[in-house]
Amino acid sequence: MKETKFFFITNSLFLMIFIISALFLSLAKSEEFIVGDDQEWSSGTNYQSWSKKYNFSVGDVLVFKYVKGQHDAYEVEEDTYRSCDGSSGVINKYESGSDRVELTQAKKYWFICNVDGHCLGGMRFSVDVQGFRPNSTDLSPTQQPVPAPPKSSTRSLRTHNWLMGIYLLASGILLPLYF
Ligand SMILES: [Cu+2]
Repeated sequence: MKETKFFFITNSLFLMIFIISALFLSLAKSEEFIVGDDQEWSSGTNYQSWSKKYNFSVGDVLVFKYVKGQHDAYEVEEDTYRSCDGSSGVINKYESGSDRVELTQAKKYWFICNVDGHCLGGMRFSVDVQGFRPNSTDLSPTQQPVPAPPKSSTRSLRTHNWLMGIYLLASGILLPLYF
């Protein structure tokens, strides 16, 4: 009898640890976006409408895929994005053909292809990166418009720390019970 109870308790504990871990991982997980989806990074795609299809959050990654030498991906300032003149206002240059750009800050990013004529031809877009991944309830019409919180990246960090705290606390309480 005592043994059965012991196994019941340990199984329950492992289930709880598993659920809490899964919850934590799903909330903290970042997403990877292939720029242009199936079209990848190429001429003839409207990237501004591509970027409007998604919500981007801090920690997400943009992947620029193209044949090296035929295109490039420059992270630029807004003026450069508008003028398509990559001779100034360039923040980062990516030219490998498979460029991973992590969106580390809650801000607006601008990207262009700096090969002659490509930016003016549509190879440019902006993304508005949010400090936290909005869940479905955040999208309800009653909460529109949502002003961008100025310290949203800090808030996101705090949310993750808070979840990590629960996770560690739960593990700390549960593990000694098992051993
Ligand atoms: Cu190009």
